[in-house]
Amino acid sequence: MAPNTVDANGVLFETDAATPDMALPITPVQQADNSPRKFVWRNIIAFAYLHIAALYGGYLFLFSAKWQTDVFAYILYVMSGLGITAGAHRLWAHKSYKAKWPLRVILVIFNTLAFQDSAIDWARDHRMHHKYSETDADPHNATRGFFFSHIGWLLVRKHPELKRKGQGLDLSDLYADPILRFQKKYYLYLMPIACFILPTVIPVYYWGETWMNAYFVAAMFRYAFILNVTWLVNSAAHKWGDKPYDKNIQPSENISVSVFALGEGFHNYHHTFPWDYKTAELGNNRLNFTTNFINLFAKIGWAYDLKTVSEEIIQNRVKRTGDGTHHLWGWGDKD
Ligand code: ST9
Ligand code: ZN
Ligand code: ZN
Repeated sequence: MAPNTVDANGVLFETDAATPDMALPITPVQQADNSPRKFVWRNIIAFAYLHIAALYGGYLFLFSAKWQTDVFAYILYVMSGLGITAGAHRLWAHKSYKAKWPLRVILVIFNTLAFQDSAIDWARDHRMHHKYSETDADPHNATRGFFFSHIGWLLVRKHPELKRKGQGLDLSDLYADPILRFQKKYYLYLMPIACFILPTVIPVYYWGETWMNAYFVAAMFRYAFILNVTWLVNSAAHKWGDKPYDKNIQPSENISVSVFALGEGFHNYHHTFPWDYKTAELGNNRLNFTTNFINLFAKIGWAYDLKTVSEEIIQNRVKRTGDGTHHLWGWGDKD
């Protein structure tokens, strides 16, 4: 397929990254600087509390909460998950598709519910992660080990190299969106309402749940669960799995992570072709709920200019840098 063509479904095939900055790591893999960083005790205490509360919430989820509360927590997990996958990740960090304002409003609400900081800050760190992958300028540099890339990076001050190199990042597209500017400006008010207060009040008010069950299940357990699923993309999917597209990088195809992360575990593909809105070679029926969500909105025109990669380019890349496992993935049949 010729470069930059649009197929019958309105999907744009590009030969180059939407944001060229993110196409390839600029710096080759280097020895991680493991020198001690300054601990951030506020975060250490908050995350310790969250995880203990979430364990208790998991117990209540199984043995005490009303079924409506469990279903509600699951729905919140999917909504906040989409706020990260379809919103912060595929739309705002990677610009892999465009969205009309009503969809951007839905996504920013979902994103606030997820409490992973404002979408602008999330996208800033994520652009660094792709541009300087596995170096000191990568916020969750996986060469520093599983713990650091999972949660440790949120417990210490960032590496000076990240702050220095980060100055050169272009975020003008993000600041141009008034919806994102609004979220960032009022984040400290919007986030507690969306992530903690409403999820606690709604079960009590609408189906007579106890305050304890509502708070520990729909707020604490659900929030900690989705955080850990997200972090697994940085830790597990940078460590375990096949590398059908590029064997020279750490990100890997990790099915288990994909199941929980709404289709975001095909991480070898994603780091090789970061501008593909599917974050995987094929999407629809292949453990990729987020792709289905975007496709649904593409049908009504709220999502458009979906970018992907032609089969020819993928095949050439597989032959050139793959680890030989591509055929094992059964990617042969289009879905
Ligand atoms: C959370 C985020 O959990 C998780 C993100 C995971 C990403 C996953 C990606 C995987 C792919 C997608 C898959 C999704 C799957 C989802 C599945 C769903 C089912 N560039 O940050 P500060 C500069 S959040 C440029 O304070 P410190 C800048 O000047 C959890 N410059 O650094 C900045 O000032 P300003 C809840 C940068 O002081 C200044 O440095 N949130 C960059 O070292 C200071 O920045 C929390 O727990 C950059 N990238 O503190 C809070 N970064 O901002 C966590 C910084 O004014 N964060 N600068 O421009 C913190 O508390 C702090 O950031 C810190 C570092 C302690 C970690
Ligand atoms: Zn990654
Ligand atoms: Zn990405």
